[in-house]
Amino acid sequence: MSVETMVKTYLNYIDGEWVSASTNEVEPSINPAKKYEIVGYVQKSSKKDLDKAVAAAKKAKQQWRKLSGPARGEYLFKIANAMERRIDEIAETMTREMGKTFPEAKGETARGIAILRYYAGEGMRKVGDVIPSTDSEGLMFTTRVPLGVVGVITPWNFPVAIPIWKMAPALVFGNTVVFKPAQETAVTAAKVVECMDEAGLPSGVVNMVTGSGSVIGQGIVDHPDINGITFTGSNQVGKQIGQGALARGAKYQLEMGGKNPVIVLEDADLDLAVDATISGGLRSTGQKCTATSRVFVQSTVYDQFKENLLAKVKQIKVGDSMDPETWMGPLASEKQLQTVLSYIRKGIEEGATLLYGGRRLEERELKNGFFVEPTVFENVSPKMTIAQEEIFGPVLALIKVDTLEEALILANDVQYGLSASIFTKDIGSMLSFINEIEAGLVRINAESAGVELQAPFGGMKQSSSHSREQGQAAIEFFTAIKTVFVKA
Ligand code: TAP
Repeated sequence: MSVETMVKTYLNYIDGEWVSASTNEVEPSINPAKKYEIVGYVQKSSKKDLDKAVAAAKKAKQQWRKLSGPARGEYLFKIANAMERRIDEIAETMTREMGKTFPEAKGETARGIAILRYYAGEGMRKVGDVIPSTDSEGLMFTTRVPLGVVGVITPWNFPVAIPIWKMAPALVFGNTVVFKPAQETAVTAAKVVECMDEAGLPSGVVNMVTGSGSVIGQGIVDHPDINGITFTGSNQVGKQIGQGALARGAKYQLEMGGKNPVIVLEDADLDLAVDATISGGLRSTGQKCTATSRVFVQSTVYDQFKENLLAKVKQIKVGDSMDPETWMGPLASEKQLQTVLSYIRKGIEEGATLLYGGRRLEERELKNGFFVEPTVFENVSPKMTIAQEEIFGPVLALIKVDTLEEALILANDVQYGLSASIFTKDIGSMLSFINEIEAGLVRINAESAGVELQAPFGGMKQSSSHSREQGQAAIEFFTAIKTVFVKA
């Protein structure tokens, strides 16, 4: 049997059935650590397939919304259990398809399972308030109703956690879903949907259509029967989605990029700050919207911090993500590799000093993958491209500052405002940072990262649109408030 015939083809999931795209076209999903290895073939769907998925979701919404919240939550528990049985398989698929290390992929899958269980419980929480009426014989209250059909458009960097933190609240609050995963990680997405199928989710409640963003993603944005769109990805696509959704009156939620600062003051625990900067900036090969990319260090401790940081960065083991010795895997795609290398070139051209890294790694087996060295710049001035734009790669920019005030002004001088962290022991500095930093996720003496799943996640400025994801905050996007007045 040839290698190619051993590779599985993954289908769309529409109305409870696994079906081929109407185009009869498939695309290979490849391993970014070994570009000759095909992880699976995925459907390259057309607008016709999307229309079928939307029709199925529209049909299913009548019955699904009639189920009680706790009953919908029971399905989420069953999906979580199905995923737990297959956790190693899902994590390995993610590692081979996207390139993050196996422990990270397993951690992300475990997080997806925990999110499902959390939202299963949310199905039992109150959804409204009684409001005193001036009419003493009447009863006035609010309740919440589902939006209807929700379009879920997700990126490749968290191919399990992001789809689940959108789909779990969508489902428990009574919506049905049309899911378009990033084509680059569509095999991992298919495994998650297989678990939904195994859990017995009724037909049409979740539908998955794979294909390009310009056809299927744009089709979701334009479809008159999709009532809400939740998106995570680039700013450029997010803005386009926001405009399209607004034009036809659909509700939308956008989680976009970040250019996240860490501030290290002279009273900081330097070992902690160095470890958190490395982990926050270089884990997942820097492909996280919360990744630390700008490091503001007080001049009195700058040299020491730099020396300690470089000593540890030099020890980072880059390699195949399935190798237990590997700390940092490849970038997720050839496109991503070229983007990151072009940012590194730009940094050098604009006058920053390359302290370490900056090259594609091509020794032996690594030449078959999209590997880049962990990279550290200094003498980065705040208006340089690498200090302003999201690189989405393992690149740190060190910036020397004299005071916290200076650091805050520079840290806020970007279009983004997702996450930010500070290292200091001084309560006054902590409070100034909490009050003045323009970011939705603020961390003190802790690495820049996402938040625990029961807390709201989102940013300010161009990082996010108005609504928050995760925790109880998710109800705001996935439902509409109905105000009721009753008089017998
Ligand atoms: P995007 O191009 O924004 O893709 C995100 C999702 O949107 C994918 O499913 C994509 O589909 C889809 N999409 C693309 N064009 C669309 C359109 N016109 N209408 C509707 N949906 C569309 O991000 P990317 O290519 O994955 O990454 C590019 C950059 O985005 C990265 O370098 C990084 O800076 C940023 N990014 C940010 C995040 C987070 S968490 N904030 C995550 C990933 C990427 P296909 O890709 O399948 O075509």
